[in-house]
Amino acid sequence: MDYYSLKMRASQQVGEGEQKREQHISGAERIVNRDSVEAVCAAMVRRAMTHSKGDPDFINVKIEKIHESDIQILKALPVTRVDVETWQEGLEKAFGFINKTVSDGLLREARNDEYGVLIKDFAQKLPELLRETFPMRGAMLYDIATCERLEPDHERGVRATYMDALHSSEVDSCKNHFNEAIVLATKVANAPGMVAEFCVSDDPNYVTGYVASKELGYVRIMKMKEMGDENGGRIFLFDSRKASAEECIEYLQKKKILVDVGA
Ligand code: WAQ
Ligand code: MG
Repeated sequence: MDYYSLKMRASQQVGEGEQKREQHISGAERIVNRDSVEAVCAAMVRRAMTHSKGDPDFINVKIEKIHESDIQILKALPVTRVDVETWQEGLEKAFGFINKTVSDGLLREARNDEYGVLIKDFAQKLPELLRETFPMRGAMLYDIATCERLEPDHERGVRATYMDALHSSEVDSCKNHFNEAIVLATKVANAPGMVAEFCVSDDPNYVTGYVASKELGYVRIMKMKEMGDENGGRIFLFDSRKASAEECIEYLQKKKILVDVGA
């Protein structure tokens, strides 16, 4: 069977004169069978035109045929949830999971004790790294072995694309944060050299975030920011001793993935 990749992005012009720029409003992507292309496309356009971030004046929809033999099927990461009283507690827990995973990753490949310092530095830097992602449209790709950012374009970041849930030809004009996130997180966790992912939504009314890795699975943290806060972002934590940045980015941006979410 042939499949089709559908991608939508919508933006709005903001500012005056010199300050004029395109602000991202909404994006979505699917991999569906031929019969669903039209309906899913219409649903994407509706989603762009009813987004809480504003009324778009530019919408781009791209439709590409892809061959079944180019698609890899992955089993969804197992999901757990962490309930917290406050967003501050949630954020601390999320940092804790990430620090533990990064430190395990660094130690596993360690040849001497130099990593003790790296681990401490990383834990101190993590909140600042998160802040740096706020204006980005994609994710930060951070190398835990060299403490360097590896995105070719720091302002944009890297975007994981060409992924969807298996057998999902469902038409859905309203964003389901969890369904989309489990698909993205599963693809990302399977990328060469990937250690962990950290995610906070940039949607002002969506406060649940997650941390994920092959070992952690997908850990939902029910509150990670204040309601109304439109600052969010993603960090992909990567280990350059395990793979090259090029092969990781190639996988994130090009490999076609369908995620078996059970159900
Ligand atoms: N690839 C890389 N980075 C991305 C991508 C992508 N395909 N899509 C979004 N980002 C970055 C971008 O910088 C956004 O600002 C940030 O991630 C957050 O994206 O279990 O809604 O789409 O209920 O706002 C988590 C669900 C929802 C938790 C996350 O993210 C749960 C969400 P958003
Ligand atoms: Mg968003």
